[in-house]
Amino acid sequence: MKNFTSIKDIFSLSTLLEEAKTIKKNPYDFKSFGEHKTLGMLFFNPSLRTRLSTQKAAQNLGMHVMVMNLQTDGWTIELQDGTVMNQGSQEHIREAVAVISQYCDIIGIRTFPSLKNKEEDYQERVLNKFMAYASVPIVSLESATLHPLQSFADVITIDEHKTNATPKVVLTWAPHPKALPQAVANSLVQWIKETPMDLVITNPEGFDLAPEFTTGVTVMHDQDEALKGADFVYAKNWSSYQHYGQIETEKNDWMITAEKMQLTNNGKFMHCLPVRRNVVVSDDVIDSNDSLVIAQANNRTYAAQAVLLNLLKNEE
Ligand code: SN0
Repeated sequence: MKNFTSIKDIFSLSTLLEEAKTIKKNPYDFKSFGEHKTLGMLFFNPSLRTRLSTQKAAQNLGMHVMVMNLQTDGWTIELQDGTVMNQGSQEHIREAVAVISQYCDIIGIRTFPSLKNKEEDYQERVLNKFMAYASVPIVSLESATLHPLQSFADVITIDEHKTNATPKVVLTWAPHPKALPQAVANSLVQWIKETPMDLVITNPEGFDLAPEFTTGVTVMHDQDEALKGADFVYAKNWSSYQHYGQIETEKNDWMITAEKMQLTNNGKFMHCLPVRRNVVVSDDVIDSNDSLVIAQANNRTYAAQAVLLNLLKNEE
């Protein structure tokens, strides 16, 4: 593995899944691989789980970790080439990333979409510039359109809790007061498609995800119908892809409640977190024994550790 920015970077999901399970059993067995190696993690946006779980993963591998919040702690970075930099931006991404590559053996980077310019967001402009100017591997800590470390942890979690080989996984849009990325949803679809699981997406009209992800997947606009027989209910809000960045505030009845979970096959509830309680999901569902949200967060460590181990092995 040279970089990790989407499922396309991995060799085999079943192999990576086995590696993560092995690591979870004995997290300190691979400590020699990261000796004298440094992971740098750069955030353009807030993070709790990604930051802590990836730091923990790197430490379990014997790595050193440096973390920087670029928005608050760094110079303002210029992304455009050829700009006369006599305004607000102070440092060009070309030098910034080349310099960070001198200090780090792997660079993790979190970027967010503008949710205003679809083409720019879906071209992954910032992430691609990091890949272009870095001389070390790049790990996505969530990009404008994908969140592969989250999806890998989600696949591990489903694998641990499934009761048959082809569980029905329902990805459902949920209400939210703010415009959020499609990244978690896009990425989950990409990863589940690589498994034998039965995936159904349900969202209101106007909130279909990008066809590059949903081709071949059942998309339903009736949430109750979609939830019938679900083994896993993955709730997530996303803003519109079609009417790019627009939000829907009239569909509060899409919140996942105990009544809706009754439609499922004793379904388990999933969400990547952070979650708006009693907007996306009711307290009784997230606090029930059928909620997997903490198990998902726990698996973030082993997902990140399997990915970092592969990148370290490739460096040798
Ligand atoms: C992010 C998202 O992509 O939707 C991170 C998920 C891992 N979520 C948020 O930004 C939630 C912010 C909010 O206002 O609730």
